[in-house]
Amino acid sequence: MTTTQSSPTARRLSVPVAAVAGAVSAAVALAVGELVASLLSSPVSLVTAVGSEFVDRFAASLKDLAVALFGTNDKVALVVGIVVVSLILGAVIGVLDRAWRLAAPVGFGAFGVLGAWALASDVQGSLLVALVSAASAVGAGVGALSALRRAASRNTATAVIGPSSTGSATEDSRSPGRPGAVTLDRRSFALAVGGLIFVAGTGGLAARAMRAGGAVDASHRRTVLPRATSTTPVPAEQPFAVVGLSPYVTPTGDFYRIDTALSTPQVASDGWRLRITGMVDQPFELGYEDLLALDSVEAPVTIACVSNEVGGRLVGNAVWQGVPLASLLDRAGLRPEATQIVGRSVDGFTAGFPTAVALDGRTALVAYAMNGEPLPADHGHPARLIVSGLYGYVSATKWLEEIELTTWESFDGYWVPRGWSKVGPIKLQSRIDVPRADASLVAGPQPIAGVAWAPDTGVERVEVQIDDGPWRTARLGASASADTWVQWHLEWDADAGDHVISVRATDATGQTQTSELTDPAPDGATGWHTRRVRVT
Ligand SMILES: Nc1nc2c(c(=O)[nH]1)N[C@H]1C(S)=C(S)[C@@H](COP(=O)(O)O)O[C@H]1N2
Ligand SMILES: [Mo]
Repeated sequence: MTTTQSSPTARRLSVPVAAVAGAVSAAVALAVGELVASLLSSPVSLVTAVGSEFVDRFAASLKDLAVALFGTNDKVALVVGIVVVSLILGAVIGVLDRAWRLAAPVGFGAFGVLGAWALASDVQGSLLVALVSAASAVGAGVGALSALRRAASRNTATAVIGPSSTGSATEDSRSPGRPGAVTLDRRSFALAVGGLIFVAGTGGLAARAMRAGGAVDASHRRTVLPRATSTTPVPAEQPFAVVGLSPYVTPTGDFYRIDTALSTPQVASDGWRLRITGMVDQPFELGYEDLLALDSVEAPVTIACVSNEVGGRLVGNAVWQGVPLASLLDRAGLRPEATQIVGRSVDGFTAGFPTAVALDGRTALVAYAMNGEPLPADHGHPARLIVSGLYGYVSATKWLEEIELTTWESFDGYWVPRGWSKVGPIKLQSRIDVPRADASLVAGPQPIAGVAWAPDTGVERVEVQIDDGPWRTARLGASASADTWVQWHLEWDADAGDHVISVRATDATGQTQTSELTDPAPDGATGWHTRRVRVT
């Protein structure tokens, strides 16, 4: 190594310049990796495969942060984090490259091996995509770094003449021509950096555009939803119109979204198959058209996330259309020893619940439509499970590709080994929507309103307490069935001062919500939602 250092052609870049060159090269490598994965129509790339591996490995230790991590924004944060760490490591490679000419191949190579391993072992990845995209990314990274190195020092010979003659300021123009000195051709380096950042940026954006939506949009355009065989109608009207109160049916665009998928699986309905397997007499498969041709149910069902905090927004009520799970199990010839139903997603996610739940008469569907439209990609297109009364993490498998019948003991769904309860009935809850958290109100009549839910059981009563006053019964809105939440409303004659509003619900079995505040982990939060308001 010492020989190359003292060689007159191997003038060293300064540390900051080398770091910039390394980081830009890493960006080029990432973009090329993304682009190649997209060109190969792979649903996962080096970056998202590493991210998914991270999620799968650390989801357990981060379980209290599960909402934060698996909400949409924090997935973006994870991907941004991976990119930033890659750029920093790229900068380190760039600096090491000053002294050690193998730094680029070894450094970028190590990156490539990590990414390729993650991609090859991803359920949606393949060895071929892993090898081709990692090799292209490594090649692009090494190539970009050597191009930048050359661009930075290309004009060394002329730079010794001085900055004024070329218009390009040199880094150590105070000592031009000193033997072995670092001479930076700023102009050509800046041009190369700019060009490569442009290439990486457009490459990355093109890769994203290619991966987004197209297949699902095309599926949606082709789909004509059948008329449901049986419909539970949504009440035509609700008795109170309070600004800020959650609508009875949550618009699809406002519906919460929770999953472990770093990039939404884009599953075209063409070619998609749903398999019913395991402990059944006649395992069978269905295509999308086959599924839509079966007798279907359309009904509003409220689903909630186990990670929902008291007062949280990870709950929603949508009209789902789909085929009753019971009829599919019947057709498959369910065996009596099959005590668990496991939903498996194209992305490897799994959720399991007792078979009895699908047969006890509650709404339990292989759903393909939400609020009158084919499922959006984010909510599980082409099909997902919807089971009234169970939290999503044990039941509502999106991008469903297999329903496996097994025993309760022989399999645990995705979140169970990660510390969440194996059984996940949705807990009775109520939420104050109005007044808002930071509201300052004027004395006089003020609406207090919100929603309460106990899917599959039904809400019987909602009561509101102001400060230490008596519990007052709120009026309830209209609900389609016990599967859905219900709006509630109380007119309050507010007097000036600081007040605490509390709400509690009672379900159709007569159980009232416990006041004991618990965390979401391991089986759902409990406690009364309260709100502090100032009245003037
Ligand atoms: N494939 C897949 N399906 C999944 C999940 C997931 O991570 N992957 N998360 C589940 C969880 S925890 C919830 S709360 C619901 C949320 O459904 P939504 O995003 O349509 O609201 O989806 C469930 N289905
Ligand atoms: Mo969830």
